[in-house]
Amino acid sequence: MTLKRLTLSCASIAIFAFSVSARNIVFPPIAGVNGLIGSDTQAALSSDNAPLHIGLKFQGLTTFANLPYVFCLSEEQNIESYDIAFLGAPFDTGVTGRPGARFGPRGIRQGSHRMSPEAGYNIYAGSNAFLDWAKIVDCGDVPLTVLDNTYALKQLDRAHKVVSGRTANSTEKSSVPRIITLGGDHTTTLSALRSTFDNWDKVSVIHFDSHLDTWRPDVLGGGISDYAGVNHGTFLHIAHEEGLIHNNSVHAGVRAPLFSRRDLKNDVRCGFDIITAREIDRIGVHGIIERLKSRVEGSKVYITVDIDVLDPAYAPATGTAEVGGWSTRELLSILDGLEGLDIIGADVVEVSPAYDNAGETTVLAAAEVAHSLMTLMVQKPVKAST
Ligand SMILES: [Mn+2]
Repeated sequence: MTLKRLTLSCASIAIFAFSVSARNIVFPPIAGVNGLIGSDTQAALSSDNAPLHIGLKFQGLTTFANLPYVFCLSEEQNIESYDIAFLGAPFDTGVTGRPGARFGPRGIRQGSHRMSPEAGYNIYAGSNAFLDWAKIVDCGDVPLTVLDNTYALKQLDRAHKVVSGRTANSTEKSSVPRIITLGGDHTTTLSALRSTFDNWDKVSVIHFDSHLDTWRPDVLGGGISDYAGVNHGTFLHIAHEEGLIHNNSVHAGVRAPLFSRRDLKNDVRCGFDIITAREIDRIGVHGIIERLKSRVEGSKVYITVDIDVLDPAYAPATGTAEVGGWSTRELLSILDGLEGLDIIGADVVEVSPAYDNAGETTVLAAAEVAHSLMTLMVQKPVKAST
């Protein structure tokens, strides 16, 4: 045997010996795991008894915050009851800018995939809103046609009525379920307000948005047709015309350009006050909270969050981005500061995941906004007035 051959065979014996011993590595017992102090937790584990209850954030189908799915749109009356329902509205054919918000509901759910009731303790609220009195579920998305806006909005109107038309789970705290809609373009809020009117009568709207969304249909829609006039920039004008909202509503974070001063006059006529984006530099987060609370005092409140209220640095994935907006932290602090209001419905809209980045900046922000809205609803139970 040559020296070279001898060296090679020695090397292969060494590799063989190493791989055999690698299979036999036994880790020392870990003290304190699942209360098994002092026992051999490693030896007991096999594929027959490997625990399947660990890793709840990555199992099952994607619901908002890994909440249970309930088929709330069922024609059956006897389904599992709930107090707060997440409901997707995949509709984006009422936009004037970039489309794509029909994928918003699944984007927001993806952004929420690390949230779960089991690990839902909120350090700011000092509680776990998932495990409080309210039974919270995800109802999935409403089936909406993508080819006819009028038809789709009628579908969404009906879905809101069905989902909020059931008896709540915790009847000592609530009477009918409250809905948090995951949009969808902003037109979808019109269906939600039609539904809240049935259960809670007129409401005041706190509208987080860079735009007014009270444009007259003949201004934003061009007077072409009634069909064109119902869109994501006119729905608050229509809600006012339909008598769904009080005249003490308010926009927050406004900064987008207008057609003319007449837009502002029409905005006042529709019942809105304006807090611009830059006012936060003058009065701060607490000043914004105080103005919002005093504006809607004494009313039932609907909160709608157009994700474009955030600066595009924090929410690039939206249809009509406007620079100079609030940060995610500022918006979350303002939302959390609204604790105590009678919030009867809410939504996060205009999330258009195709324009998001690899870090999922927008859907993460939208999911946390939805979590804040849910927390506000848990903190203040509201019974329907009818
Ligand atoms: Mn909007």
